[in-house]
Amino acid sequence: MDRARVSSILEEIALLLELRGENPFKARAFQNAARTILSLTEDLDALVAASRLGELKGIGKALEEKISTLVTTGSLPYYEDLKREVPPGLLEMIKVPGLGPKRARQVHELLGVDSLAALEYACRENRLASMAGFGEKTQEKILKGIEFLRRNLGRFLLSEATVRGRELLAFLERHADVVRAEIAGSLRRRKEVIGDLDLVASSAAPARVISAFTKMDGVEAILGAGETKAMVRLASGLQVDLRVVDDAAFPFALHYFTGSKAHNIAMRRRAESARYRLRLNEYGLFRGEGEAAPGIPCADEEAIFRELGLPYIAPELREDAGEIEAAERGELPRLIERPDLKGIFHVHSNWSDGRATLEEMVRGAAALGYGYVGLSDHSRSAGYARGLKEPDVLKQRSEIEALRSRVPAIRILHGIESDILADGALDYPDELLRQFDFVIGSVHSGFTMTEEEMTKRVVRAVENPFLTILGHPTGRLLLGREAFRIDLDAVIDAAARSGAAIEINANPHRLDFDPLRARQARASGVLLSINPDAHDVGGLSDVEYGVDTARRAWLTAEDVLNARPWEEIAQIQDRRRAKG
Ligand code: DGT
Ligand code: CA
Ligand code: CA
Ligand code: ZN
Repeated sequence: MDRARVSSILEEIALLLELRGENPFKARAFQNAARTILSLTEDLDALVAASRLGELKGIGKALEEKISTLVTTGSLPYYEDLKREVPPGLLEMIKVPGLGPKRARQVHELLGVDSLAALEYACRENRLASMAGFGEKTQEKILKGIEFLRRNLGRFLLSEATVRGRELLAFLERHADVVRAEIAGSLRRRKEVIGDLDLVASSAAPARVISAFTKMDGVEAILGAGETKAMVRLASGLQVDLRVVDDAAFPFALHYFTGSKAHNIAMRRRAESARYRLRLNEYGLFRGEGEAAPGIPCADEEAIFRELGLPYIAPELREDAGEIEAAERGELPRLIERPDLKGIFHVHSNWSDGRATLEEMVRGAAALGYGYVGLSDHSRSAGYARGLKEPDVLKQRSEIEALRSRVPAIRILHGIESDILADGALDYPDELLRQFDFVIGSVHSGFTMTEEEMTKRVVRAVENPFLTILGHPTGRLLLGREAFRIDLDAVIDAAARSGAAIEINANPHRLDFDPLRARQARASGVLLSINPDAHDVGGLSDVEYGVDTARRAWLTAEDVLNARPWEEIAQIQDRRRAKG
């Protein structure tokens, strides 16, 4: 059993314990163990075989036994028993934003509600409003949450789809009958949220490929299988479409199944236009009508675009959002790539809510080849995240100075992720803010303000000359929480006027700013900063997803703050601070 699966079972145990109303510390122990297992750098099987699990932080005797059983036998009686005792609908219910395990247990005990549908019904019948600790507002929030959940059901984060997609692609590429294989669909276009995963392969023996694919480890159900296509469901619920074609048709199938649908339609129209008089579909590019129409051979996607008078258009741009027109004019941007980034900002440590030491984070960033790393723990008002009081800031500064001589391979910057307070002020006096190498300002509380209040608040922060970067500007959590209400046009205008940068938060749960807004910000002359918002060493690699978002926003290296050398950023900042 792989560590992702083990970790998710431990998470689920924690939830089941909470739903049963057991001691919260017990649940927390399972939650911590789940995270430890997920971020393991050593091989889990080897650790279990060597009886060394107990050496890991937070894994005591009892947990060690349970995890070993799970890893070696593939199941755990303790978990199975718990599952039998808790109605399965309750696990569904706690996915509703605004309804934690405690409340789910209450509505279950007091109203007998044991499913999502029953919960919705109870809300509509106004039964939650009169319950102690609930009230009308909470009931309204839960109803909204159910709606949100329904809309997102069966959709997956880019990060999860990426990991699964790469495994599946590797499986296909290993198969002896496969000539070429590629990820297609929204995953290839690197959308933040994925409906289903699409794969395209070429082979002279498609039936053998289909058969092997449907029998693959991790396939939970076969939803459909034919001569050339299959649709399966993985254990996580993620659905996968596979199409297997003749190798000559591969580029056409890949282009078609990459989409987007709107891009496909625009390309087909272009092919049909008087200039070309061709027919483009998933099978080929044809002259004339009918089955016997001669096809124009294209070795790869590049050739298809070339036949239609265009340079190659990157999948991230294929949304019929002006990419074909820009390609026609030779004005496609040179999209940013991960190696263009010279450094990273927004890195947490165990000084606030991170899981690793400053040194581990710094060494992690150096190992990824960055020239600078901007450490930014939470500020004093962030009580929930153990934000730094003023004396802590000074202590942290001297530790960072010591680190600079211990790790000379990378430039270490001392910053802060300052809460943006309710009135838009930053969290420390100017004299202290001035001493940080950079300041990220983020909203972490008071999400329910009116649009007018929130806009005023964030605009004021952005106008502050000590704010370097506006962090996760909308507060959204993908598949989890809607953005707060705010006038982003006004925020972008303010950033353009004041010279503050706006974050593309690369955490796969956020990816905030989204591509459309990032593109708008860039058009207004605002720099974007692609930040990992890492809380452990593994999180530093999330930058990949931020780069995806930046590419979907048409950004080049020039448009990105941290694609610049630190000296240049320091200069921009000095100029702003001098004005303030
Ligand atoms: P998703 O799965 O909702 O995240 O988004 P996609 O883009 O992966 O959509 P999906 O899986 O339904 O289809 C994959 C691609 O196949 C899509 O991007 C474009 C192409 N496609 C699907 N249906 C049509 C269609 O009716 N017309 C055209 N032109 N292309 C289509
Ligand atoms: Ca898809
Ligand atoms: Ca599909
Ligand atoms: Zn934050």
